[in-house]
Amino acid sequence: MFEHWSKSGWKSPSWSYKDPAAWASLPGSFCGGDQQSPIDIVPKSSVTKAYPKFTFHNYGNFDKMKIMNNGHTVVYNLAANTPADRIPYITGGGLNDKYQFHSFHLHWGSDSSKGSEHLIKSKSYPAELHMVHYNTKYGTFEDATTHSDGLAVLGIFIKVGLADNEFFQPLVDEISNVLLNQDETTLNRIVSFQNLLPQKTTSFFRYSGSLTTPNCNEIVIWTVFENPIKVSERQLNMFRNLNDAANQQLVNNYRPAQQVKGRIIYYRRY
Ligand code: SG4
Ligand code: ZN
Repeated sequence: MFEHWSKSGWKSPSWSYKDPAAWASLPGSFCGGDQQSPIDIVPKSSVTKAYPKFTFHNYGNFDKMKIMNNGHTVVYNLAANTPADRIPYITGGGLNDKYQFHSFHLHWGSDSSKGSEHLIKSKSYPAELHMVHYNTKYGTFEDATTHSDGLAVLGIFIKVGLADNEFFQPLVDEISNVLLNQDETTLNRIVSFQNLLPQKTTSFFRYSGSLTTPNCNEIVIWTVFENPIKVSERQLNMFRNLNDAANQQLVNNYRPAQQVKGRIIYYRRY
């Protein structure tokens, strides 16, 4: 990503959520393309399809992760010493290949009336968790990002409930150590991948789209689970304390819905 230093010394980003319409004019950008994400999902305009179920492999407990504020969100990575045979991956769900876990991150609003990237019938959720996986047939994440079936991202809607979500709390615990752009730390908490998924993963929407940040490469097979997970307002507020790349409050880091442009949105409705 292009970044430069302003006169005041702050590293100012080449893009921000203040003006997503401008992303299409960035050098090397695909943000003005015909298969962009996110979208507003209209279940009754979607096409029901009998996909097989997903299988989530190694979606167990990790006692260490790396967490980083990249100025646009917080990114969670596996610890560098994670043994190869323990790395999570997904198969099934209508994916033709094995997709290995790369990282996850979130998008959220300044208040809970907005925040998700995908919409259902024009309705926002307060936040959306993205589990990013890459197609292992391309060898590396970088190589995968040059192919239209390179990434499989799982989108998980987050709604607000009264109780803290104990499985989400580990993601919140170290937030105060990455308040500023480029801050990173080790998360010494047990993170259960399985328990970040909605209880029911059999109902989901599927379509071909893009990364939701520049350069908006059209390389993502999107899965958006119909059922949300629940976290408390208090837990979401922790994310709202972060600062972004311009040293402003990091909130509303969602891209507005993009045009569907003739794409078919499939729906596994079980
Ligand atoms: C966020 O900016 C993440 O920080 C990026 O993660 C991510 O890019 C980007 O969003 C786009 O991902 O699922 N929203 S999205 O389409 O995961 C990738 C990192 O830079 C490639 C690690
Ligand atoms: Zn995302």
